[in-house]
This record gives sequence, C-alpha cells and structure tokens, in this order.
Amino acid sequence: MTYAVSDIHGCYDKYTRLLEKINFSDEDTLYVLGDTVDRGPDGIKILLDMFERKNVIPLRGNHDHLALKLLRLTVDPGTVSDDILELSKMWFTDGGTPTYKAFKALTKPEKKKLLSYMGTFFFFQDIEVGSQRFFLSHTVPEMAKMQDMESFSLLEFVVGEPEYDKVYFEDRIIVTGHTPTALIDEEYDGRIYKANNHIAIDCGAVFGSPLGCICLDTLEEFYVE
Ligand SMILES: [Mn+2]
Repeated sequence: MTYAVSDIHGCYDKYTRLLEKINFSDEDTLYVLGDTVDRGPDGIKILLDMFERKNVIPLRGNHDHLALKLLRLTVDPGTVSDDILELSKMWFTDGGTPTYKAFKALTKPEKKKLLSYMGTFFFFQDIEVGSQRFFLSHTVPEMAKMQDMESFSLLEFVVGEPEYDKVYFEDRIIVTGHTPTALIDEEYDGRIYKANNHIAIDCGAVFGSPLGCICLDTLEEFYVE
C-alpha cells in the first residue's frame, strides 16, 4: 500500500505509533509531505529514522527548507549576511530551537549525512496509485499558477497558499499538508480534509490533534492521538 503523512513536526512518538498502526512493511511506501522538523522535540530523530527506510519518500516543507539552509551554515559558515540573521531569528521564533539543539549534538559524519539527505527532499511528486493520479507536495500555489507550471518558482510548493474551494485538476487528486485542516474548515478539526479533488492531511499533530495519514490505494484514513 501507498500512504501519505505530513507535518509530523518532531512528534516522534506519533510517527512510530502511526507506522505500527498501518502495519508499515517493506512492501509499502510512505510519502512524508514535509515539515518533519521544528516545533516538536524530535524532528532530527525522525529524519534519521526516515533515512534508514528506503521506502519512505521525503518531500520538503518550508520548515525543512529553512532548517537545511541554516544548519548548513553551522557546518560551513561562509559569509553571514543580514539576510541570514533575519532568517535565523524567524526560524528560532517559529520552532527551530529543538531542531538546532538536536543537530548540534550529532557527530560530524551524522551531520553531513543528514544535510545531504535533506538536500534530496523533493518539492513535489506526481504519482499514480492503482489507476488514480496524485500530485503530492507540502502545499500548492493558487490554481492559475499551477496550470502553468513554468510560471512560478519551486519554492511555492513550500510556501504557497492553495485555493481549497477550486478543483485544480479533473484527472488528479492534490494531496498537501502545511495548513492544519481546522483552518481550512472548522468542521475538519483534527481530521483529514477531502473536497474538490484535494486532500489536506495536516491535522495539527504538534498542536495536540491527531497525526493523520491517508492510504492512497483505498483513501482510508488513519489517526494516532
Ligand atoms: Mn509548512
């Protein structure tokens, strides 16, 4: 089976219990749609676990993207510009501290391994499961941009704002994280949102809600409290 989860945000316990709940095995594939690090305590621990699993496919969220940029500087400082200082201030106020501390505690080879792993994270994946196509990314920009993929930067797959009330594609289901589903529609508080050929799976695990996961073969939903 093929599964997707997102916005684990350092919740290692929920992550491992989710793998148990779906009986995750070598036959399965799990797409992690970004924001694995920050806010919660154990983002680095989760990444190191994901690294060991060849059937876990990592995508990039805004938090992973920023963490990678700044953590690289701790290994190879280069020139620290005002821009970088602003970015790090932003990172630390937006949940970067536990990620920074855990990274600092790694050995040099572990740091190197982790940074090169994070550098491979996809911005999106366009896949087929059974006869259904899925477009997986941390988030997507507005519909007009998505219809002309040449017109925008890849970064909009980590910071864009989806239009949840629009059907982007008739032949594909978009699967994203990034925005806790309660903010899309209160009715979906702590639950996976499905409408308009869009499935939004960030249920807000790090804010005390369940970690949600969807099976792309069956569209069955799984939750761990
Ligand atoms: Mn995000």
